[in-house]
Amino acid sequence: QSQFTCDHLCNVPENWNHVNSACGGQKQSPINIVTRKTFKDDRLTPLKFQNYEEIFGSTIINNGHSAQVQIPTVSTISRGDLPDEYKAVQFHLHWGANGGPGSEHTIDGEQYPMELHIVHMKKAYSDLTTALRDTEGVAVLGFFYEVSSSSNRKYEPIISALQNIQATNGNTSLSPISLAQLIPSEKNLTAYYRYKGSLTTPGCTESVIWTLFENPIPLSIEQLQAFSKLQFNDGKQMTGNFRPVQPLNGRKVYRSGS
Ligand code: SG4
Ligand code: ZN
Repeated sequence: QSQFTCDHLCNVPENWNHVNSACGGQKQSPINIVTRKTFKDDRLTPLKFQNYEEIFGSTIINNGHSAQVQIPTVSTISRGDLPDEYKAVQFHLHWGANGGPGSEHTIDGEQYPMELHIVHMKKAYSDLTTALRDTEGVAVLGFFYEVSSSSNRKYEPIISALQNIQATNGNTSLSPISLAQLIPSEKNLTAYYRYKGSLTTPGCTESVIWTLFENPIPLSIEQLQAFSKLQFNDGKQMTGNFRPVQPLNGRKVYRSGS
């Protein structure tokens, strides 16, 4: 920690280690996944998704870093070598400029246009702050997007809400959705990568079990471009709200079976 504040430095990821020393740690996220260097692990069985189908209403907020939605349902993930059952807390996204490269993780150097993060914590914890004190307290599921020629109707509640949250701290109600409708169907979620890392924003806490799914979610270019309407707190266009990839520092990245 130091005299510097996030206001000065958080727009420049290279300076984050002056805000939180953890951001200069050895197990940081995101990373580039080099698929030929991943280790196949038979313990990485399909995840068990519980109550991902439940439809809920919520608020979508521009928190100055992303568009974020708090999850009111008790929706959990387990199995797939996770050490516990984890409850979904919130989801948010990272994107590029007008549908250009914008994911945080990259696969063999490829940066996708957007990445969805569904943030979970061990079921026994009541808040993320507590969960982050446990080195396995948080599990984030990451999903990539690809440009598709047709628009994805399941994303309409989110896309149409974006025009109402252009300014930082803007929030609006989100038409009812389920987590299941935002991600590929379960049979297309058996291929994934797993490694141990951190939050991708300050404090950069190294308490995250990352799962990145191989199959991307299709969105039309117009749907992807809609995210670029948001603004950072300085009024600039919110584009490129991703952290650059961080060194692996000898960590192993695993991939699910077959
Ligand atoms: C985004 O800035 C979210 O809006 C943050 O959520 C989130 O922090 C942060 O990213 C880091 O999460 O999955 N990318 S990430 O590693 O979830 C947390 C809030 O600010 C703690 C609540
Ligand atoms: Zn994120």
